[in-house]
Parts: sequence; structure tokens; C-alpha cells
Amino acid sequence: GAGKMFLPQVVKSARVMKKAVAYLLPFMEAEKLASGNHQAQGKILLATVKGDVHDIGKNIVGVVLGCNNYQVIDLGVMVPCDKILAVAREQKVDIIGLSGLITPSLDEMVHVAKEMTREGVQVPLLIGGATTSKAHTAVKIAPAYRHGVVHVLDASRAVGVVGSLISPEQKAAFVEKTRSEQEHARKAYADRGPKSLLSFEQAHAKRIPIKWRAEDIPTPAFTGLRVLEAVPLDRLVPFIDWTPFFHTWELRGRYPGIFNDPTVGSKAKELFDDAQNLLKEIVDKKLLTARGVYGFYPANGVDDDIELYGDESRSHVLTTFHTLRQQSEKPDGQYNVALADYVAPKSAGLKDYLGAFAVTAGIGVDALCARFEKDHDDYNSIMVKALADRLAEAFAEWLHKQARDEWGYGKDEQLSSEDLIRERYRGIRPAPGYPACPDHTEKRLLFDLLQAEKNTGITLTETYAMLPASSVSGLYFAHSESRYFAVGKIGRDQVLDYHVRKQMALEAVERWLSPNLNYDPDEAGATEINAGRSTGTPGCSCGQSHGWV
Ligand code: B12
Repeated sequence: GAGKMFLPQVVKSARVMKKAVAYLLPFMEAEKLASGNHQAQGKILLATVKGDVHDIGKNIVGVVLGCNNYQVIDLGVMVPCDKILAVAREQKVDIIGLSGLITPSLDEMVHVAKEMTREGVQVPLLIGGATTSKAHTAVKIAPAYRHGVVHVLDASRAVGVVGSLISPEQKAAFVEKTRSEQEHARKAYADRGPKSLLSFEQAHAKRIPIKWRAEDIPTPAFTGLRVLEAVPLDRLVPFIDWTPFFHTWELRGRYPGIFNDPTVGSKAKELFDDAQNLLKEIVDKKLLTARGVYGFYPANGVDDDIELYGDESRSHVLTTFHTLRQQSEKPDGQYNVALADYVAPKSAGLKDYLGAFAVTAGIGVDALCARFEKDHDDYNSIMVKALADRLAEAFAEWLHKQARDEWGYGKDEQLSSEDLIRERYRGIRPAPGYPACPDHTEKRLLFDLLQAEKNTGITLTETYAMLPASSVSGLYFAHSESRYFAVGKIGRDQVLDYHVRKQMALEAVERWLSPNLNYDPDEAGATEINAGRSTGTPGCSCGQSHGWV
């Protein structure tokens, strides 16, 4: 209505426009040379930052800006800061836009902002992507760069923001308004101060009181790992949760009810039909490959760690996962949970197990996207990635079902696909990076355990993003009381304990967990603790001596 375009329509129409432009370009170039005019409204550089691999959001933004007559220079994914700055300089871009999906990318964005300052760049900086926020942009990124830092929530808003920043009349006022809003946000953040938390010891005392009994602990059908070379895609399709697919295209609502929505219903149906056609081709012609690895291991909880053993003698520790405990104050009857609580403690002398998995549906995505991009077909290129993401999630859901069956307790489940999507089954599969286990670095341990690189072809970037992008990895917990939760803010007492358990330098732990810290490691209090203890272990600034580095 009212001339409003929906995102799928915009991206789809871009295909027609791009093809026309590609055809006309040689003539336009000649014309431009002859007349000396025709200019895009402005040049925008887009990049997903170093270590991060996600690009659906960025690509959508690029297409939408392109449709609005901006020249978009898209540097792709995993782009190091120096490349961003070099291209920005060479190409004299008007705006730099950064994208990121996982939390480590937030730090990289701060780094880029600082480097822009250091190198004297003066163009505005846009921040976007699932992990970014208005608050983080205001508190952490904006103070590092003073020529305008703007958080952009989604593709529809990007056009308005870019328009204001390009317009000589509007730019100064827009930057000023943003700056004053950010000043406000920083003040509100500072006034709020740190949350009042339980001490780590108190939180520990409020761990979830599970009554462990041997008869409640199921034994998996096998231990060790199994590789799934190529799971037929048609097995995964029924496990697809379609709701997030519509969110990717900025159509709000739940599948399948969304088709009845008076505003977006018909557009959602059209999009869905396009998706089904492409999905059918992908499945029939095996254009993508779904590969995975999973395993079950004898395991026990040891405080907040989970030890995995080589065999039932439980004498050889294969690896140790480290979990984080909630420290927020809670009413009576609620507990301060850590994932380790869901595995029988070693001290109980019971034989418990932990599962682990890594799956990808992204093998083949690049080739297929290249085919569409050659044809200037962004719509289908983005569609491929969106479908591969859905298949990766569906793979994780399908494999979780298989794992529950093989673990025994899932055999009697009578669940519809809706029940599966709503996770109405026993057990959980938290993934490193999700709120119950926010430490992305645990993925390294998971990958070593499963030899995931060799067995699936998935690799980890320097900030622990998985390549191909359409990949999921995590742990299986079988206990009937296991639930998803958010660790939330944690205190320095826990961080100090964690870095010793994990044998990782305090500064490194503080960097990886920075969104969860209830304190600022740069503040005086923190350095006081860390400073002046010259006997500390090399590589660790906490001042204590550990003997493990
Ligand atoms: C779909 C999804 C996935 C998919 C696809 C991911 C991919 N291809 O990279 C799958 C299922 C594969 C997946 C996997 C994982 N995910 Co995930 N995932 C999501 C989810 C549900 C939606 C993200 C999405 O695609 N949105 C749709 C796109 C179009 O939106 P967008 O990227 O945000 O882009 C829009 C705007 O942000 C903006 N924008 C984006 N970039 C830019 C740039 C500029 C310049 C501008 C102006 C605007 C702009 O415009 C875009 C269009 O509107 C989010 C939760 C959420 N609701 O956001 C979690 C989320 C992003 N995932 C998360 C995590 C942790 C993971 C995993 C690490 C889990 C794991 N261990 O397996 C993996 C990592 C994958 C990898 N390759 O490393 C976390 C990340 C936070 C964190 N702690 O790091 C989130 C936030 C979930 C959560 N609440 O914890 N994930």
C-alpha cells in the first residue's frame, strides 16, 4: 500500500535494473566520458569485518543502496582493517559501512574506528549486523571516531541514513543529532553503573540442586564420534523452521500464519514460492552438500567445568569444557545456573555423558552464488544463502533428534515439526556464542574433539566464526532439567577463576567475554589488581603464578 516496497520486491527488481545497467554500461561509459557527468549519489564501502563470515545482511543493504543510485563497493567478508582503509582512501568513498554477526566482531569494529581516527579519515562510519546495537555503538565505537558513527538497524533504514549523511544540507545536523543521542546513551549507561551481582561463591552455592540418580542417566548407543559424509537434503527439509527466513527479508510474522497477514501475506507467499522452487532445484540436483560430525563421550562435571573421558575407565581426560555461571541476584527458588550443572558431578561417582556436534549445509554455496552473481541476480544469490542457513539449522535439529534416539530418551517422542521448532523435547544443544555459553573460544576445543575441520571441512576464522557461514556447532545435554538460559553479566571474581581453569591469559578472557563483563577492565580498580605483581606467569597479567604457560 501507499507505494511502499517490500524488501524481496526491491531486491528482485534490482536484478532487472542490474541487467539493464550491465547492458547499457559500455554506452553509459562512452556518454559519461563525452559529457563529463552522470554520477552516482555517493560511494559507499561495505565490509564484513575481519574474522566474521556473515554477509546476507550486508548484501541486502548493498542491493538496496544500489537501487537508490549509490555506488556500492562491497569488499566481502573477513576484511582486515588495513584493506578497508586503503580502499576507502583510493576510491575516495563517502561512507564506510561495517557488518558483523558474532560478538568478537564488536571489538574489531572499535579497532577500525580507532584506526580511522589514527589515519585521519573523515567520512561517516555505519555499523550494522545481528550482534551490533545502538547502545554498543554509542558506548564503545562512537567515542573512538568523531566524524559520525551511526548504528543502522536494518536495510530499510540504511537508505534514509545514507541520504542524510550524503546530503551537504543535512549532514552536519544529522551527525550532531546522532552525537547528542549517543552522549545521552553513554550517560545513561554510566549512571546505571554495574549491576549488583552475587559473588561467584554465592552464585556457586545457588547452583541448580539436581538429585543425581544412576537410573535417571541414559547411556548413549555408542561413544566416540561418527561422521556424516552427505546427508540427503530431502531429509532435512521437513526440519526447516521457516519463520527466521521471513525475518531475513524483513517480513515480520510467524510461518505459516504470515500468509494470512493483511499487509505482508501476499508478498510472503510469493517469496516462499520462489524459495520452494530454488530449494527443489538445490535438493534435486544436490547443489549443496550437508556434512557433519557428532559424538558422545563419557563425561562428568567438575565444579563449573565438564571433563570428557577417553573411555569408561574415565581415567584419561580427553578435553575439558569450561562453563560460565549466572551471577545475577534471583528470587528464592531460582538458581544461578551453569551448563556444568546439567552433567553428573564426578564426586557423585555416576557415569554421565555429553554429546557434541558440528554441521554445515554450506558446501557448494559459493559456486551457486557465483553462478547467480554472474547473471546479476542478487535476489537468488541472497536466497541461496538464506536457504543454506535454514538447512544448517534444520541439520542441527535433525541430528539432535537422531542423537536423542541414540541416547535412548528420545525414542518415545511423539513430536510434530511445530513441537520440534518450539523445542518441546528433553535436552538442549547450546552452541558456543549463544547466551548460555558466550565464549566463542570454546569452539576450538569442540573442533579438536570432533576433528571437525578434517571430518566436515568447516574451518574456524581467527575470531572463531565458522566457514562456510551456514554452519552450526554445539553440545548436547541430556538431563531432563536442562534448559537454555543466558549467563548475563559476570564479575571479576568469576573471570579470575575462569581464566585459571581455562589456562588463558586474563586479558584474553576479558576481551572474548567483554559483552558479559560487569566491569571495565581498563578502569583503575582492575589495573590495581593486575599491576605490580611481577611474579606472575608470563602471558598472564593477573599477577598470580600459574605454572601453565
Ligand atoms: C540466522 C542465524 C544464523 C544462521 C546463519 C548465520 C550466518 N550465515 O552467518 C546459522 C543458523 C547458520 C547461524 C549460526 C551461528 N550463529 Co546465529 N543467528 C542467526 C539469527 C537467528 C539471525 C541472523 C540473520 O541472519 N538475520 C537476518 C539478516 C538479514 O540480518 P542481519 O545480518 O542482522 O542484517 C540486517 C541488519 O543487521 C542490517 N545490517 C547488517 N549489516 C549491515 C551493515 C551496514 C553497513 C548497515 C548499514 C546495516 C547492516 O541490515 C540487514 C538487513 O536488514 C541471529 C539472531 C538474531 N535474531 O539476530 C543469530 C545470531 C547472530 N547467531 C549467533 C551465534 C552465536 C551463532 C553461532 C556462533 C552458533 C554456533 N556455535 O553454531 C553460529 C555462527 C555461524 C558461523 N558461520 O560462524 C548469535 C551471535 C551473537 C554472539 N554471541 O556472538 C546470535 C545473535 C544469536 C544469539 N542471540 O546469541 N546463525
